[in-house]
Amino acid sequence: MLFFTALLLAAATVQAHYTFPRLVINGVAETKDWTATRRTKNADTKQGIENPTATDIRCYQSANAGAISTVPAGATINYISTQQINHPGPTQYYLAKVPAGASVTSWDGSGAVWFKIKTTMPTVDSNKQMTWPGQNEYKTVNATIPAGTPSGDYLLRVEHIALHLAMQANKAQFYLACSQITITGGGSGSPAPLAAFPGAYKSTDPGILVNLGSIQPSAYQPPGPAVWSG
Ligand SMILES: [Cu+2]
Repeated sequence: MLFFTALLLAAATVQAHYTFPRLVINGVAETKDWTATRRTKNADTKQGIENPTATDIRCYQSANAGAISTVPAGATINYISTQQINHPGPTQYYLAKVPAGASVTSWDGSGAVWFKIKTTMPTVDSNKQMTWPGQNEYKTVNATIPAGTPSGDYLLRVEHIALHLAMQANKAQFYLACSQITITGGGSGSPAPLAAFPGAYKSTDPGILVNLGSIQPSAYQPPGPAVWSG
């Protein structure tokens, strides 16, 4: 099936890249960019990452953040996007618990510590076009911090993977950021499976090297571990 080939071609010519500088918690956005969210290397250029095995795939950060945001377990979160998220592709969220003895304001998030709490799948609209949750919005899709997530300090990682050029190797574009958060009122869950960044993704993963024009929406395979929903 050939979905939305014309749309793909149109989107490929648009230079619309984006960053996620403000975390939104239960509908309330941070009042300034890069407050509890670590400033990313593309804060000015807005360029995505094309190599999913580079260290930058973890947080793409140029600096740690000064603040820590409090997020109740069960809260709804999303991010403000600096530009319209016009490219097709999934949005995913991950959490990593800060190890004992480390600080959320300086920990680098290395190791097999990340668990996924949200992914998105495409659907077909009334015009038989493949569409993605959150596509063309100026904010990322909502996710819920699982109620069973243990209380404590975490890095929260948001990512949108732009797949409009992903039929070529190393042409998927990763837009992401990490926020420093404290989860309160959490549960006693055991988040799993855990993955490392880099490590969770390969350039040849079927959700990264993919021609969206030649797959059924339901056949898309988001990269990375399964979602832990608490
Ligand atoms: Cu773009």
